[in-house]
Amino acid sequence: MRLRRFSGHAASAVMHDVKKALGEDALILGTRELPGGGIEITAATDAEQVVRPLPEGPPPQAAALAANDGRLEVIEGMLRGFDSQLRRMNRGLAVVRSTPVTPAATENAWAALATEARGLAEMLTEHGVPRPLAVEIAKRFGTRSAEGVGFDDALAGAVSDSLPLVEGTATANIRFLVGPTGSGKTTTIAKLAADQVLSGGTPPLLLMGDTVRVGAAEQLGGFARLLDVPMYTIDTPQDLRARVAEAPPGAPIYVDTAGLSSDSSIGASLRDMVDVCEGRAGVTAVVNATAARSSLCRVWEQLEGLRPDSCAVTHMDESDEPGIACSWVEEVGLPLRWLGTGQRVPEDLARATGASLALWLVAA
Ligand SMILES: Nc1nc2c(ncn2[C@@H]2O[C@H](COP(=O)(O)OP(=O)(O)OP(=O)(O)O)[C@@H](O)[C@H]2O)c(=O)[nH]1
Ligand SMILES: [Mg+2]
Repeated sequence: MRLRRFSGHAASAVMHDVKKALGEDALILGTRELPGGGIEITAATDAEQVVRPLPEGPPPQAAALAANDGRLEVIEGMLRGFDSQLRRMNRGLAVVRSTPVTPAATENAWAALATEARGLAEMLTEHGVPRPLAVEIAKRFGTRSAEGVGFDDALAGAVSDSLPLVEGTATANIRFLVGPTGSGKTTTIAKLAADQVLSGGTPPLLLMGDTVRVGAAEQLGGFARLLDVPMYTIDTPQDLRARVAEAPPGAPIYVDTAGLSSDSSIGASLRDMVDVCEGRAGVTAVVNATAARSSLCRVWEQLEGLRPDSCAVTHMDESDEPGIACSWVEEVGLPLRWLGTGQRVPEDLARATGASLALWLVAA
């Protein structure tokens, strides 16, 4: 079995090393605290290596296959079953990964915090940040404070070191916004498009891929008219390809999508739309900061298949515990790109930075 061990001070940094070395599909087999501090993660490079070995002799499903009966789809189905089983295992282990330190170690670290850092950790937990992450942020804050850095900068630095953030501007000129119903996809697109128009950039092209909800196209069309930018409805991947081909060079293209729900066919058709862009598209997951952790974990089952490269957390202004969504992005390893901070277009959209997040994670 090709096992590898990675160690370091922070779980998020060690996971980054794991993914860098072994790829996104690396299986996490174990985590443990190191005696001198820090954490060690054991990961496997090859998913097949951790599947239970097949029993001697042909499995019953295989025995049912005649030599030349052409039912490859049966085998394909079995492999898909293995694949989703492995994904479930990986998700379960991701939860372990998010709390790599034992509760006792967290409590010890909590007790060891200096007064100001402990006060900060308390504020963070009141805003939904889980205790292990609150301790991590507070420790980093304490180190900076001890070096003479002021409160705001020390906090911003500690937050940006502890949460995954998108650095720089987006490179893909086609951007899909995907997420659960009502999470703020259309409003976020309107904010991005308005910002682009007001800053004098190349006018964006808006595409509406939601052919499910009545009024979806009218909503985006209303924003497009106000901004005087083109908006088209796309029914199929071929429509999307044609609209992209006609777009003026350099125009950002925002693709609005139907809300992900229990109907998994929406996710599947979205995947087809993303695929037709052949690597030119980026996908941003849009989630609501008032959502419960359980809803975020459930929607990740569908979001994950769309391979998002970033996340926008909206409704920050309405959430008492924005730390829940912000720590969830850390848990699933999705870099934060934008924060939705109200309904106003375009004012209420902020780039996710240590400073902008800190405002909401310790807000009164
Ligand atoms: N307070 C607040 N409201 C927001 C924010 N973002 C969006 N909204 C509001 O949330 C509601 C839903 O937003 P939409 O943009 O329509 O959400 P959606 O994801 O496109 O919804 P569906 O297309 O139905 O899946 C609207 O009333 C928005 O004005 C935010 O950051 N803060
Ligand atoms: Mg919408």
